[in-house]
Amino acid sequence: KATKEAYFADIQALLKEKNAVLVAHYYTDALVQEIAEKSGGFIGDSLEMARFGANTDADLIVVAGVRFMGETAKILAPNKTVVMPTLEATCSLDLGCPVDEFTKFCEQHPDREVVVYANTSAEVKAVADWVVTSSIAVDLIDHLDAQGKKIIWGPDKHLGGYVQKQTGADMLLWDASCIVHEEFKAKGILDMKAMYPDAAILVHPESPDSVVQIADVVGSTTQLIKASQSLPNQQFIVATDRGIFYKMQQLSPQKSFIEAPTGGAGSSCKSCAHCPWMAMNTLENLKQALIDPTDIVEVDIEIANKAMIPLNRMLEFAK
Ligand code: CIZ
Ligand code: SF4
Repeated sequence: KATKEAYFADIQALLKEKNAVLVAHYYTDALVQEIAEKSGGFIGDSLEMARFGANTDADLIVVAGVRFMGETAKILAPNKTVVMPTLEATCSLDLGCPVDEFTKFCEQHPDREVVVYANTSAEVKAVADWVVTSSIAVDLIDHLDAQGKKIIWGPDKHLGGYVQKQTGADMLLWDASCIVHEEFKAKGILDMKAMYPDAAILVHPESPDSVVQIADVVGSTTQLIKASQSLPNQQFIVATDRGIFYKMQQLSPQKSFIEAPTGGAGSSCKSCAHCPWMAMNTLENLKQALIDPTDIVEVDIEIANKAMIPLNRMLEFAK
């Protein structure tokens, strides 16, 4: 079996040979993030990945993440080839928001502005007025609410509920959730806090309201990473995918990061906080994607042109 070093050397050589760049999400495995960094690629949240993909000079973009991230890269860089280690890496929010049903829902409320999370298919983005990520969701909804707009929000009900509470906006929420964040439990986190009383609790707003309520900081992945650096605490209980520990630990080597429990006391689920679809990205299929790119991201041109409008609005708003 090839070693990590051998994989890294091969992947770096292949990236160079193909004028390719590797873009990885914070939730991918540490080795995938490490090679993205070492090869001059990029690690980030979905907004930053989208922005990076739109601006790169590379001919080939390799997206290590989940499918909607590959689609977004392709929509924003239609003349480039976008490949993924596997197109099977999807997302429960994307799966929970089929375009036909969502379109019907929107048609029943034609007076509402349609705002969708980036974690959706290109088809769903194509029927939206706005795309958002968790890093700008509160700001964007505030902006629309100030203009008197009523909103349809899809697909994440927890993030939508959080934004609604923060802004007081009139929002109708689609009913889907993230299978990773949904499992965090307030009780388990509080039990852990009793063991580590000085720890700060960091929570991603895809988590249930009861978990958001006990957070010291609620934010997107990038915002949580910043908080882990700037807060004086030496310990952190982190309620998001544990892939994020790679960056947190790198930026604060002296601090300790503890995975928030996903069950109550006595739960058998000791390390569920990792997205099974993000975990499908490995050094092996990453290397294979560069040798023989089979999982090429294609988006129908008409859909892409429609989806590009709310995506560009997102990038413009986030500036
Ligand atoms: O949970 C996800 O998939 C997140 C947080 C995506 C992103 O970076 O916005
Ligand atoms: Fe989707 Fe949740 Fe996985 Fe993110 S962590 S890709 S929201 S299932």
